[in-house]
Amino acid sequence: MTKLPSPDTPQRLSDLIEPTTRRRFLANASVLSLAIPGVGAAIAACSPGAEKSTDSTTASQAPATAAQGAASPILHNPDSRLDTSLMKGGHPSSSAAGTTPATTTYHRFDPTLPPLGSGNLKLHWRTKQLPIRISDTEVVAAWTFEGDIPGPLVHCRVGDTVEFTLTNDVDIPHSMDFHAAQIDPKQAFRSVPKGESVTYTFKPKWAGAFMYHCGTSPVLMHIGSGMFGAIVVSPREPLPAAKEFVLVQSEYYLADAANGLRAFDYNKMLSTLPDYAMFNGRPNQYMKDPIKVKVGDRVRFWVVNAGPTHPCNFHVVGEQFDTVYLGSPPGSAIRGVQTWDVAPGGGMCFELLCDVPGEFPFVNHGFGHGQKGGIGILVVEG
Ligand SMILES: [Cu+2]
Repeated sequence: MTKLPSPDTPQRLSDLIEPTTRRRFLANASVLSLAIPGVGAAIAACSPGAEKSTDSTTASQAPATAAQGAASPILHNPDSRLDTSLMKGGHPSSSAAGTTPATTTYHRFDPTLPPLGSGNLKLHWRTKQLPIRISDTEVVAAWTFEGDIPGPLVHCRVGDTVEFTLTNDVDIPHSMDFHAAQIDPKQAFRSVPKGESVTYTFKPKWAGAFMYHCGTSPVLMHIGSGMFGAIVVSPREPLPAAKEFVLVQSEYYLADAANGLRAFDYNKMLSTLPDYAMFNGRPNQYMKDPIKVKVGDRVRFWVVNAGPTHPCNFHVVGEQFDTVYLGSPPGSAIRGVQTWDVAPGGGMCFELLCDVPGEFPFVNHGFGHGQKGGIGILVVEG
C-alpha cells in the first residue's frame, strides 16, 4: 500500500519514486548532462533547459477574468492521495547509484528584477527534472519549474491579470501555489499528473515579494527539491528609482554524491539541518560573482524566503537599510533597520542608499546559515 514517508522512515528523496520512474529520471539526467567524467564519454545531447531557465512569460492585454478552472474537472487537493500514488514507501538500496556521473555547466542566476511588461502576464510553464550544477564541485538532481532553481522571476503590478498554466511533463504529480493569488486553492493549486495541465487566473491585490511553490504533498519534499520561486508585485504608483534585485533564499538537504550527482534527502529535510543555505539556488554564488552598483544608487532587494524551514535574517554588512517595508510597499515603511527576518514562505522589500563605495556582504545573519552559503557581495563602485 502506498504511504507517505514519515520521520520514522529513513528515506532518500529519490527512493520515494518508484524504480522505473527513478531510472527514467536518471536516464534523462544523463542525456541532459554534458559529460561523463570517470567514464570519459561525452553525451552530445543537451537540453536547452539544462543550463538556463526558459521563461515562457509573454505579455498580453487579455481582459481581467475571474479565476477559472483547469482543463481537468477532477479535483485533487494538495494533500490528495493522488499526490502520493506514484511514490513507494520502500527502500531501494541507492538513489543515484549505478548511474553515470554527471557534469553540467554552472551558470550564475541573474538576480536582476525583470522589467515590467506592457500589460498583463500570460505564463505557461512546464515541470522539468534535471541535474543542476550548484557549485564547482556539486550537481543536484532537481525538480524544477522551467529547468532552474529557483524558477523564473516574475514581475507584475498590483491589479495586473496573471494567467498561469502549468503543464506537468514528468511522472510525479506537481502543482503551483502562488502566494500572490487569492483564489480557491482546491481548484487552482491542485496537483496534475503527467501529461495534464492546470490553468488559473489571478489579480495580485497587494504589492510585495511573494513566494510561489509546488504544493503537492509532501510539500516539504517538493519545495526542498527545487520547486519554488518569486513573483514581485510592484505598486501601481512607482517606488523611488532604484537598482532592483531579487534574492530567493532556500536550503539544500542532500544525500551523499553517487556518480557525481547528489539526490535530495527527505529525511534530512525533516531533520531541518541543511547542507547549504543560499540565495538563488547556488551557495556563495554572489561571493565569486558579486552584484554591482554605483555610488549614489538606491538598491532595492526583494527578498523571498522559500525555506523550506529556516528564516532569512537579512543584513548588509557596513550598511543600513534606510527603508524596510513591513507590509505592502509603499505602506508600513520603517527606517534605519540593521537586520530583519523574512519568514519561510514570506517576502519583504529592503532599500538602502549606496553613498559609500566598497564591498558590502549581504548575509543571512543567522550565521550558521550565512556560513553555509547564505552570503554574497554587493559591490558599490565609486
Ligand atoms: Cu512538485
